[in-house]
Amino acid sequence: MKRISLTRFLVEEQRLNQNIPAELRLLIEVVARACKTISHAVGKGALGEVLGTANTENVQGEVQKKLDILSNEILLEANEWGGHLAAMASEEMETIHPIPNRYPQGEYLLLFDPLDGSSNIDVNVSIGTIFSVLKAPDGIATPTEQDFMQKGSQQVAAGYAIYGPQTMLILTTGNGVNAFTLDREMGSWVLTERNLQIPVDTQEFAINMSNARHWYPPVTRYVDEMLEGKTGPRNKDFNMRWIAAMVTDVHRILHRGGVFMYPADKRDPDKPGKLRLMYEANPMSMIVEQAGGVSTDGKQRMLDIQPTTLHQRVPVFLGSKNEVDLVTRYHLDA
Ligand code: AFP
Repeated sequence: MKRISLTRFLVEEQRLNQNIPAELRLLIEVVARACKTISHAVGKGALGEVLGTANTENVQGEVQKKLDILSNEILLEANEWGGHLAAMASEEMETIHPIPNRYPQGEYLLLFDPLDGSSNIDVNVSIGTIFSVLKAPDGIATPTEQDFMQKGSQQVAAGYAIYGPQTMLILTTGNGVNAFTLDREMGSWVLTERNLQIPVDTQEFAINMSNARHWYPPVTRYVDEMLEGKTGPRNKDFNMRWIAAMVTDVHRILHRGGVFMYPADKRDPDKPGKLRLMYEANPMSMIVEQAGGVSTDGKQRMLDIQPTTLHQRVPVFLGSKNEVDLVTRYHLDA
């Protein structure tokens, strides 16, 4: 494949589809540059004294790792001066982060999970940054949380960086999904995969099996049938993967198919799963749909869900079309 930079790709995309105006291109490039900085910090590990916990808790009541906080700060500082954003929101911050008065406001809202998969940081397993871009409602002087409450179908861009053996950036602006690999010597993002497509069938599923006794019947039925393999109703054997970092499980699914599930379960009927809608499920669902996959909350298309609060959680079923359609049908039949 011809080696082109992220900037050239975005400029050529704009010529082709007129859907990446200059301010959105700046936003994407600024976020991509911040992900380079995060990759550098993550890659240092113990040598950078960035491992371990910060002895603080985030709004989710989760103990924050030093790298969670560092990644959040990197994204805030990178994005506040550019004049492209009206406000930001993060898994690591309870309330939205308006652009400081000393900087001009722009027309976009940026949401992110600065470092997804925190429990993997200290054991050197791939982790990532997830981001979602919405348009701010016209004419707002001071953005509020309510301005962020837009369906996932309203996203103008979504992507993630994955800090693994390679550092990669996966991006969609509504015309397919493209992948960039970080050239560490040049410090630049290079287009390495175009128009990723998720196979509609798969033999691989991803779920945390330790929660099986808590699942509701549709999930139990769906997983049990896969575990029965050739001798069961599916007439084929399945394999299982669970990295416990959504970015990494989704990256695998984008490349070889699969179904990723984080269902609600009986442990807490008021808690609809673990993953957050606005900055985990929605951006990943836009990416999955743009790659020919499907994403639901078990009952409806993820991107059609009308958000009510910034940190709301949602059950997630995403990946290969025919599998997500099946597990969703089992929920609707129940
Ligand atoms: P952490 O950021 O707390 O490690 O959670 C990661 C995550 O939000 C998502 O990336 C994983 O798919 C999921 O949680 C793993 O959850 P379990 O640890 O319950 O398997």
